[in-house]
Amino acid sequence: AELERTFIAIKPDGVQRGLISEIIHRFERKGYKLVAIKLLIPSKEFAETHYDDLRGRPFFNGLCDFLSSGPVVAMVWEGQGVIKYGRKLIGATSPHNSEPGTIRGDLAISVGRNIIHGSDGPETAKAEIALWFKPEELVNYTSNAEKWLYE
Ligand code: DAT
Ligand code: MG
Repeated sequence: AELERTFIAIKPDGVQRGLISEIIHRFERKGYKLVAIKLLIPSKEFAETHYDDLRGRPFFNGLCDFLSSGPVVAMVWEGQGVIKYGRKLIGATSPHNSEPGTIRGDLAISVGRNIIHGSDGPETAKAEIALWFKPEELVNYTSNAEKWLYE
């Protein structure tokens, strides 16, 4: 199986609403492999670094206040096509546009409380994994399911 990895975070609203297991379930049952997970409250400065490309947007400050307002579940998921398909599981940025069946479509209403983050491409995935995790926090192991998931 390919070693493609993406960074996924359950934001403070998802944690507070009790959606941790619901969200993990959707990635797990698809067949993706969890390679890192931790619960933390990011600082405002850390949130600003994470969302650096959105600096200057009118919602930037509120977004960073929000991300640092409570516990976040930070994860790395691995699997063939996980970056792009992970975004598909998550759904459109605004839950008003997210299709039913997606995480945001099924579980969220407003764009500023859209419960989950996912890397939007290979470069951001790499950068975000490096920002949130130390190399030794990424666990290398063989999933027993791999031989049934991949030809
Ligand atoms: P995504 O999280 O789908 O990658 P993004 O990277 O464009 O979306 O924006 C990051 C987050 O910022 C997004 O999840 C919610 C917030 N956001 C984006 N656009 C917004 C807007 N117009 N008003 C308020 N919050 C917004
Ligand atoms: Mg984004």
